[in-house]
Amino acid sequence: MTKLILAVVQDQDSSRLSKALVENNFRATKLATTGGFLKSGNTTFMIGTEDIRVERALQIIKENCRARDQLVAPVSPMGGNADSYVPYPVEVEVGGATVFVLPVDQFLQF
Ligand code: 2BA
Repeated sequence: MTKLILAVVQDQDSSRLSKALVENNFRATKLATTGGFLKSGNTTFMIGTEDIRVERALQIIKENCRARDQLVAPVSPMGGNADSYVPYPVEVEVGGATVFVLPVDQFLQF
């Protein structure tokens, strides 16, 4: 186990991705997470794997996660600066997936 892939994906893609990872013999842990900007739920996958399988894992993530537009509801600036207040919903593109690939110093199972 030489790399840890952290992939933040949208909840709508998580079961499909989970299934595809298992079918391709990857081990993964799913964490229920919350995006800092939208403050809504997303899913973070922790995937421990060997160097030579990283590209395959990234390909599976790419194939199973897609970008979507999401509306950000306006939040009133409680006591803040009214000049920066946008009174209408703004659309942002979320995803497909935000991925980090980290080196693993040690992999232990007790
Ligand atoms: P959120 O933080 O909820 O961000 C959702 C989407 O909102 C982002 O999509 C982006 O399109 C937009 N957004 C985020 N911060 C923004 C800002 N300061 N100004 C304008 N628009 C902004 P993605 O970039 O596809 O990110 C999807 C999710 O991936 C994020 O959800 C967050 O949970 C995670 N993520 C993205 N970049 C990250 C990073 N550098 N570190 C850790 N997590 C990250």
